[in-house]
Amino acid sequence: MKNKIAFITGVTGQDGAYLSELLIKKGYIVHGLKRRSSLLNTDRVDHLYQDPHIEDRNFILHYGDMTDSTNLIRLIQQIKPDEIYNLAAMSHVQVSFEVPEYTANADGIGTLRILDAVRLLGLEKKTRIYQASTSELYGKVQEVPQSETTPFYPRSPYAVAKMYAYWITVNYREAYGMFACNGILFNHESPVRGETFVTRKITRAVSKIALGLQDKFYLGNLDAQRDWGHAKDYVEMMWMILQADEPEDWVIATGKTTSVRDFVKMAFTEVGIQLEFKGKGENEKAYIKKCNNPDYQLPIGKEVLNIDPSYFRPTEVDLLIGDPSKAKKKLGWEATYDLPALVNEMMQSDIKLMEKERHLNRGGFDTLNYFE
Ligand code: NDP
Ligand code: GDR
Repeated sequence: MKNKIAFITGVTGQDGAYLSELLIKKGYIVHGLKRRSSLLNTDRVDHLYQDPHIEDRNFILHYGDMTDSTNLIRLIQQIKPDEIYNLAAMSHVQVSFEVPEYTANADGIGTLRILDAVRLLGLEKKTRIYQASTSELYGKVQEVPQSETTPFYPRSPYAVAKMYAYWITVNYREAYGMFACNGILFNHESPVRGETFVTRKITRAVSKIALGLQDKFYLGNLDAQRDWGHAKDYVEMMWMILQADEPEDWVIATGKTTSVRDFVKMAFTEVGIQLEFKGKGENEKAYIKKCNNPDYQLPIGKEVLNIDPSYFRPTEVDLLIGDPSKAKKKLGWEATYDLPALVNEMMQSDIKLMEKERHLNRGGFDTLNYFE
């Protein structure tokens, strides 16, 4: 049987890495789109790298950008993929307020570029397309839990760009009979989550504090509630969406929600530390209440968390909780990780990483100053 061919945009991101692993295990040949950058940006997929001189490679990277139509057309023409997973995006909600036009171009029009390339090349009946839609589309709470029929109310340039991408995907499906689907994914995390998303920011900071590498850290809105799952579970569902009998749109979530504050508490619990929160709003602070782990000698009463209002967003999404019942009923998908298991995996990984950093520091390898 011929291997299926997949083209993943955003292959160097969190989901791109997990999806590449999954598809290679399933026997696919995976082509990925990576951006040129002045430093290497392929950390998450380096373990899949194959020397270009090897014949019959099953993991091939191509330079490109979601803002470059001719590049995307040429690559899709060359690859002729059975499946495209459009994961590339400027994916940080807060940053999208700083770079709104670029976000619209990459996340919104970028999706159109992919869909139209497939149409232009006459691949409408061959190539199935997965669009990385998001729970951010729900934005200002209209209904809980949020399902495929909940109205959208986007609250950031990122979400507005993704709303265009959502509807252009639906439109190309209806207009040209393409197998194009939206996965409306709620937040999903992992040990390789980008360091500036709140979960990873927390697990890294807690690990550093526990190991004495950092004093305290700063967050924004602790009241925000998110439905957090594991990226590994969610990429499985991306694949299932493209294997379904009909092209449809799907909510992928755990069905449970947790506040940022509770996530912080859970991360500290992983290293045997209990916190006490005092104050309100911008003045809220967290202190160490108990430390049950002899490995981490932190004084009771130590201040470990402050609020920095610069992390507050001009418009916030207060509460996300998804209803994944359609995915369960029609595709048999269910999250295998619950939040404690996710936090545990992220903390274990970051503790290991920070132990390495501490080891290097102690060995005198803490400053690599090229310019001295
Ligand atoms: P990441 O931010 O980890 O990865 C984004 C990827 O897109 C990276 O490979 C990045 O490249 C690439 N990229 C960004 N801009 C461009 C561009 N202009 N041209 C080409 N590539 C570009 O995101 P995730 O893996 O977490 O998310 C994957 C997708 O799913 C995104 O579209 C995101 O918006 C969406 N999503 C994510 C959710 C989540 O909770 N993780 C939930 C719902 C939707 P580089 O490595 O060079 O930066
Ligand atoms: P989100 O994820 O905006 O939901 O988008 P993020 O982790 O950035 O924020 C979640 C919530 O935490 C609050 N918060 C902070 N967030 C960050 N990043 N840094 C902080 O210091 C901080 N303090 C509090 C935020 O205000 C927010 O309410 C993610 C991305 O992956 C999107 O691409 C994806 O579409 C959605 O999830 C679903």
